[in-house]
Amino acid sequence: MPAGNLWDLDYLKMQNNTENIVLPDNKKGTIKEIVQSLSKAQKELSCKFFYDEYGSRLFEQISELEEYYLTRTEISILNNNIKYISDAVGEDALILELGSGSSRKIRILLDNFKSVAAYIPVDISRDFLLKSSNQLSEDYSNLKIIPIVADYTRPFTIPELKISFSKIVAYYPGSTIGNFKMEQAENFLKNISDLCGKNSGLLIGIDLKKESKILERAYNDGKGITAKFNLNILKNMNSTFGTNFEINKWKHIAFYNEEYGRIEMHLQSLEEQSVRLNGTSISFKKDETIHTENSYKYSIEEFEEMIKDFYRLIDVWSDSDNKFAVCYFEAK
Ligand code: AVI
Repeated sequence: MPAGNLWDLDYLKMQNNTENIVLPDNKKGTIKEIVQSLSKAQKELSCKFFYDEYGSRLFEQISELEEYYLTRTEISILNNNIKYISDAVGEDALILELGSGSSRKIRILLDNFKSVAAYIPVDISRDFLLKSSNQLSEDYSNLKIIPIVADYTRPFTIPELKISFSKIVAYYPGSTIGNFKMEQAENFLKNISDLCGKNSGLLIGIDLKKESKILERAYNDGKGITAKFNLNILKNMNSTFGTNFEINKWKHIAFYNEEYGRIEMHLQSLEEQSVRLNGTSISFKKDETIHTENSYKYSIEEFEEMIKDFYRLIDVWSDSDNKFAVCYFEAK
């Protein structure tokens, strides 16, 4: 049962609102998409396949690693600058968190903002979303919480709300924007600015460009958790799509691609082998790789330039080493 401040009406709406609920992907269509990705000259798999339940748990572990500075740096930026962030966002905003996951960082905002009209967490994982929304509603009994189950990278709608608010502020922490190719990132943020309207805000976490040594360390940790996370994509392929990847025949690789300004993660085939997928056999040469993830790193100027047609930069907060930035933009 939802707690009292999880809006019952909206909760019910969420259950029935097929517009927003993402039905499990059409498996056949997805298999076709995977065959196409694995037939390219540079074979690839979408990073969305990392996040089954085990993969999500591995990502939580990554965020605690000493080498993976991103999460703790972003949290300390939020803690150190929360008064200014609160002033920039203003009172009575409706906060729309994209890919809310465990809703951890939002607590820093909720604990410090003078007033929030409502909180709308959007996440693809219904169980995860309901669990964290229920937990949040117990801890913040006066907060209106309107969870939306949706793949936020595709068009979705915000239910009509009978509450007054000053503006909608999209919250997108974690530098997850870096996992989109630049053109996709631009399109995605344009869609978000259209969805949230003219007067809206965007509070976003961005991993900044830096020495490649620091970046490569963050994606090649000593405990091998990132390697497990990367290899788990093959396990997920086997259990969800019936492939027969032999996990021990693959190796995790992550490096900084200076030309594109991104960390690339790949899985490298340790020998010549072939894998079955829906009646098709896909062969791999020894040392050939499957590209599994991009993680773009930006300078503030590059990021500002990318979205300048629809967002204006209002303020930036960073750490003393300029590793990470939390930026506040207003829709144009
Ligand atoms: C979710 N995303 C921001 C992470 C990143 O850093 O690009 C995913 C990740 N991949 C390897 N480690 C963490």
